[in-house]
Amino acid sequence: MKERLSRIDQVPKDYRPGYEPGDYGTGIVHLGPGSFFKAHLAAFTDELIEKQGGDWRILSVSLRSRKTMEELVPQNGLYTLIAKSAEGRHCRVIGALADAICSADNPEPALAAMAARTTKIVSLTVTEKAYGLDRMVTGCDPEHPAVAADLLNPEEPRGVLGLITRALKLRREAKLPAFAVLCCDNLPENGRLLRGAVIDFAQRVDKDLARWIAGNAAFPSTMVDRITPAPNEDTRREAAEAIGVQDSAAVETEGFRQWVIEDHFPQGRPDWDVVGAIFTKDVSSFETMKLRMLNGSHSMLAYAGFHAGCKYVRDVMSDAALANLVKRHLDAASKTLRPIEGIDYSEYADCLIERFRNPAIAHETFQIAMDGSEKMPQRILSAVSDARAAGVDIRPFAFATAAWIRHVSASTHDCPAYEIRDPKADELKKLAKGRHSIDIVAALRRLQFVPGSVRADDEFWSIVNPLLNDMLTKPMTDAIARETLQPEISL
Ligand code: CS2
Repeated sequence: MKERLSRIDQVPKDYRPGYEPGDYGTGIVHLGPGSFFKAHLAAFTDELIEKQGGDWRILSVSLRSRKTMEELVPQNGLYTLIAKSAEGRHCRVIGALADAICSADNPEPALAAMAARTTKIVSLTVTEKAYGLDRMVTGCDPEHPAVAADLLNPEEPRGVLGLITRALKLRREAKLPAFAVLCCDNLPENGRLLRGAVIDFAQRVDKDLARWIAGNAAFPSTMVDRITPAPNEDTRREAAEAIGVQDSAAVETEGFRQWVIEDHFPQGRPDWDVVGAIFTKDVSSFETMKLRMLNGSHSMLAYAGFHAGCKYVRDVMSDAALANLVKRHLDAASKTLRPIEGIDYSEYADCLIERFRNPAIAHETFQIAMDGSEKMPQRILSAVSDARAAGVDIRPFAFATAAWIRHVSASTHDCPAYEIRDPKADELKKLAKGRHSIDIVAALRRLQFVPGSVRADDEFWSIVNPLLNDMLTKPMTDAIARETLQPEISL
């Protein structure tokens, strides 16, 4: 099969979007068009346009790599989304992308699009590490490489904060209203964090602009959820078999999806609620639930599972001992949360277990293990003080922390050499490699990203230490087996 996807009339009727993509204009510029964006924001928007039209198609902007642009442009932005659940497989070609560009070599086209009158929303899925946030002060980190470069040269920005600030400046000069900035990364109160970082960045380059942004731009927070493994050759083959033409940009995902959005869009917004999103005043409880339950147990199972030889999350779930640790973690995490009206945390936990078990989803533990220094605070460490306040056992969080440190130690005592993918990989490796657990723990708890209350919690680290010692000297499977003998685990 040689022909490549580029027009919807090539696609069998069942898999086509029910609208003519060219009939609708662009209202959203999206930074960071990875697989998650293609399976989530773009999919919601596609279904919404099918239901009620609207000039809400999306221009995608890659910040670093040209790959996504090179895959999408020859296909006129079209790609296949394959959703796999217990009920079977559902394929659909998504028509919501109007175009794809890359701003790495030249930010002008991206800035022009962000500054266009028609752009109402700039959305982002760039991963936690790309922002350059200083979470302690809700500002920007001037030492983050992209932030540092953009502060030196704010007219030719390359990073997220630089691009948003510059585009808002252009809008202000053109007397256009500010766009809403919609952060869709797994960060707690992601809108508030990003707002603080953008305003701090702007203050360093133009104080008046910073004031204008503070008074005019909206930064709604969101909770986003859809498990989306990295696509591979099988994904592309499956897509081609379904639609009958080649598709280099196909992605696969699970059936489940959730999106809770703070309803603050002064320039208007798509009615994403028509296709299942929830608009609300306060997203933070949903965010904490998802970060601590889904993402927290994901991180724990990724570190423990990867070192126990489980390539995929589904393999972790078919190991009785590990599956029990996942259940223990979900239970402990749920008890650190404030109640949310209409949500039953034990039902949510059951649903997560089903999703993790999904045999059709090949989600690599190694993929989730990436960037732990950016993920551990909101997923695991922030739960510790709430667990204490609620009288909940802190051991599950200590176990997850030990497993993470074991991972960043790069120790090969029970596995072949592997890469540590983390913006702080060098610092963490230096701190953890070849040292005794007690020294590692002493150094690690002082790191800036560890919340103050956890740093000071001697008992917490006294649980981490022997667990880590075991994990660094014996096979991970032994540590897991011993952990399941803990009294609160019923096998
Ligand atoms: C995962 C998330 O890679 C990871 O760290 O925990 O990407 C997770 O799959 C999504 O947040 C699910 O919505």
